Amino acid sequence: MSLKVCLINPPQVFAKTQVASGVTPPLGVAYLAAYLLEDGHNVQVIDALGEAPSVITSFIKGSFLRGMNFNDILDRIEPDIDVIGISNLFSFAYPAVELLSKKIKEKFPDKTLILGGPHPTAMYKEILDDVPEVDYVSIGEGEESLLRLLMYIEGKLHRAELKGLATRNENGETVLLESQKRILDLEQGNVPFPARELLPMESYIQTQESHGSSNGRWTSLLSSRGCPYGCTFCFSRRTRWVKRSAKDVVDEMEYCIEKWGIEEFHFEDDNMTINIQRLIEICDEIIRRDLKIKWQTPNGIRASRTNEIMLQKMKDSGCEHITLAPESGSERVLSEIIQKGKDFNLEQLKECGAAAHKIGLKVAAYFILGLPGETRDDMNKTIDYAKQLAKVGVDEAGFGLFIPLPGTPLWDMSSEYVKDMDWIDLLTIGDLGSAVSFNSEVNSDELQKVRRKAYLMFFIYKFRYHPISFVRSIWNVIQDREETKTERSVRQLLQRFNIRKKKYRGDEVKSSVKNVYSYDSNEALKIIIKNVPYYAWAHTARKSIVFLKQEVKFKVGDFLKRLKRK
Ligand code: B12
Ligand code: SF4
Repeated sequence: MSLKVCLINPPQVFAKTQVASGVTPPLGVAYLAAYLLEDGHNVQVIDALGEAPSVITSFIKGSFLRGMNFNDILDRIEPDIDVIGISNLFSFAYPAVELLSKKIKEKFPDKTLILGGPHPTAMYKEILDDVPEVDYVSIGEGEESLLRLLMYIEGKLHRAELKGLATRNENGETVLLESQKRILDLEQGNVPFPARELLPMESYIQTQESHGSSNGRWTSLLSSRGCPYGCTFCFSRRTRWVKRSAKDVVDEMEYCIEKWGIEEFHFEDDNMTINIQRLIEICDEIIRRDLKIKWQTPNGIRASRTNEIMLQKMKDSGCEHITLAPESGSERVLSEIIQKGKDFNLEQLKECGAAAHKIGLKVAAYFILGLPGETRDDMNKTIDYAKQLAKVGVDEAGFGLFIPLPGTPLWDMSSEYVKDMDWIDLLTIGDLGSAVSFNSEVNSDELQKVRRKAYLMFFIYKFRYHPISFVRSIWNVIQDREETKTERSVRQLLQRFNIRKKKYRGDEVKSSVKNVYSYDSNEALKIIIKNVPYYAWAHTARKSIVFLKQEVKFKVGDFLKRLKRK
């Protein structure tokens, strides 16, 4: 007997001026689906975001939902389903997941409902205590735990044999069952490639809102899971690093090239370069198979786990962009608050950024502002350090505001703020338009000013020391190209507000895609403007850009004509 499981990637929750929200394939859901299919189960995936990235509805506290609406999701769940699972990566998205859970249970009271992902993993107790609609929470990696749950439902296992789950006992109390061991063999023979076949891949490719910058047919993938370091703000901390072999990773790349014509790969590993030798092997394998692809590491690599030989190999095998994560320019913050690790230092990251720049890689550096215990002086050090990075050739910087993530030490340190946490408030992390301070010295308004100053100083320094690259960035945005994440974010924002028309990539879908996907619809803009009148600025910005583009075209055309005449 096999069971029928429905896995749901919920709609995305985003804020007014959210950057880096990304429309990227839910790899976790795809891994779970592949694992269950391999075991003979029947799997339905409802990818609410991927299937309808053009549908935007307003949600709570001025936020928005992007993707299929709840009724459409409910209509799609097949009536003979046995188990329904919802994936919940982000804490700020939990309110939408909770609401969806309630609606699902209302319509399907007899079905087993399970949540999984980083947020439920950390908050399983609160969820099971407060939301009777949820039957199980999967803790950590879900493949084995979910499979065992299905075996239990089929009557093949006793309840005592369930692992990696939290549920309720016969008295209705929340209980955490025996933990599930991490999967140590991630090779295809043991963990099949994520079932991208069940995802709306063309929609992801065409939406073109990847994590890294992208100019072609792209997808994300993972060459490893986990990270042994202990950064106190990070949910992935102190999880054993489990790698896949170079062959297995490049096999998956080749499969994606053949099946979806993928040209660009974005590695979402927590820490892809922990083993330098393995990374070089991946590069060698790409070169040996002569794959004409581009790739990048948008989720970040650790500067202390790089060297020039490796960076050169990366470049030779098609890597275009790396992301580094200094987090702070203050050594005190790095050692005392973040506990970044003894093998890390700012000088070395600067050297890595400079070396990568020399080799021809685009480099991003990511910082966090407003950590608990961080002082104004520390924040100024971050700004100074960012200026130094701009000087040595780092192409872009991101200044995220600290938010406490449940399950991390800094969540515990922020206890005075998080007592009655409204999860939606955590959206502030990527929302350029608002700030919430979890720092006792610097309030929200001031923090917003610090962030603006940080961006301004970085760009001034970039313009001063690398004016050509600065101007090139502006030109790229005008030309609808992107080489950096900043250019991507600006393009995304402009597209989101219909200031730029979206261009579709890939020949075979050019004629039909508009019917399938029309994110730049006036409808989306209308909803946003209706809810947030503030977006009227978008019209002004749009006019300015169109004007600027015409001006530049005219000037260049005029110049060329004069040149010809001469
Ligand atoms: C890729 C990624 C993204 C992608 C989107 C991912 C996607 N659509 O799947 C992008 C680039 C868009 C992104 C953006 C952000 N991200 Co991010 N991201 C990740 C990252 C690096 C990998 C996710 C992944 O693919 N993991 C690998 C798969 C295999 O694991 P998984 O998805 O967790 O699924 C497994 C289990 O969780 C479980 N599971 C998951 N779902 C379900 C469902 C069921 C039913 C069951 C049984 C089990 C189960 O089983 C799966 C297989 O083992 C994680 C870190 C991490 N290691 O998870 C951070 C992470 C999820 N991101 C995080 C954050 C904070 C952000 C940002 C806010 C960052 C920022 N500064 O702006 C933004 C917000 C985006 C937005 N507005 O929506 C945090 C979230 C923590 C939290 N509690 O909120 C994480 C955990 C990073 C961290 N280390 O702290 N991110
Ligand atoms: S921030 Fe990066 S290095 Fe630090 S624990 Fe998280 S994944 Fe590891």
